[in-house]
Amino acid sequence: MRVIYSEHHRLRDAKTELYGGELVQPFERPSRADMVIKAVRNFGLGEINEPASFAIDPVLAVHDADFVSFLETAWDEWRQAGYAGEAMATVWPARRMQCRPPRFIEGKIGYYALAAETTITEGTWRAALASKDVALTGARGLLDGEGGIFSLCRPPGHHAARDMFGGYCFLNNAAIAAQYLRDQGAERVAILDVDFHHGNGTQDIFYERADVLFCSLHGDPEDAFPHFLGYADETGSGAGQGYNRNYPMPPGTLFSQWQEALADALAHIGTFSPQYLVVSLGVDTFENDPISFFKLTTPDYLTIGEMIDTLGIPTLFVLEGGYDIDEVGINAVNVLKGFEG
Ligand code: SP5
Ligand code: ZN
Repeated sequence: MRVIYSEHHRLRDAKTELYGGELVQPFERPSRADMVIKAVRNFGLGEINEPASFAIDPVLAVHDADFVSFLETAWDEWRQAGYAGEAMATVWPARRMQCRPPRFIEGKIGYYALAAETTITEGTWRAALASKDVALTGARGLLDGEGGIFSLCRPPGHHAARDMFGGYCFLNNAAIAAQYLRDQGAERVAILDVDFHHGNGTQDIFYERADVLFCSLHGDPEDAFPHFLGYADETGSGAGQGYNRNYPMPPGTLFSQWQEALADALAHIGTFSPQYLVVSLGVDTFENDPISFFKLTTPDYLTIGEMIDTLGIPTLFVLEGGYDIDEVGINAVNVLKGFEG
């Protein structure tokens, strides 16, 4: 399986994450991608290619133009405001307040943020652009007839909505790739999100559409980030009714239960019969993940890949979360190994 990877991910190197009331070293850090590419090389998964450069159009096909402009200039505006730290939201348009972006960066960042943990830093925008190029280059490979590709995206994307960043995500790589596949002629695309967290951004982008099916397995939002989306009763709206499926699961969930949810999601995807499948591949479902509460083990990831492969659909794997630095590489590569059989 071909692997798409860019060193530009290093430009996203935040020093701070707001966690438990403290500013800590971010869980989403450059060494994650180092460990994944190392595991790819050790296993000999396949050729590693640099991404092509894409125009901004495929980004604007899923994200609002004002949001994209905000991301582009946020760091400069923050610095011009004279702040010493990284750009971070501290105020939101909460209930019964005006939901419109104000002029000053401190208000603007709150308008576009869905959480405070994720800062914007000097290289963030360039890294996010490179990450979506990694996803789009993978999508291009599927269109050219490849059966499986791994887009080693960093920063991740699935929390980024049409007009919101957060959860370590800025541009929704998986959604951008799925929309690109549609725009290049695919009639139906499915997105399977196996990251521990609900893919709220991806759900948001395709919620009213019947051409992109979204299925997400994740920690119950009662107990887990992003807390305000990801319930089982979110099934799509309008034309999209029935084309969104959530599988929230409780703390301590073992692979035996998780696997049943996966089997159900895969059966549903099979019935939908998409031309392409995009997998939001997070491995923060791992038993030792520092911020999550599922109990999957390293060999379980082989089984996940094998199960996805039974669909027989050309598949783009897009890296999302996974924060046990020592195991993130082997766990992610195990899924791809399992898929390749
Ligand atoms: C892409 C991705 O995996 N993003 C995850 C973002 C999670 N950010 C919020 C983390 C809050 C963690 N609370 C954990 C409680 C553990 N005791
Ligand atoms: Zn996650």
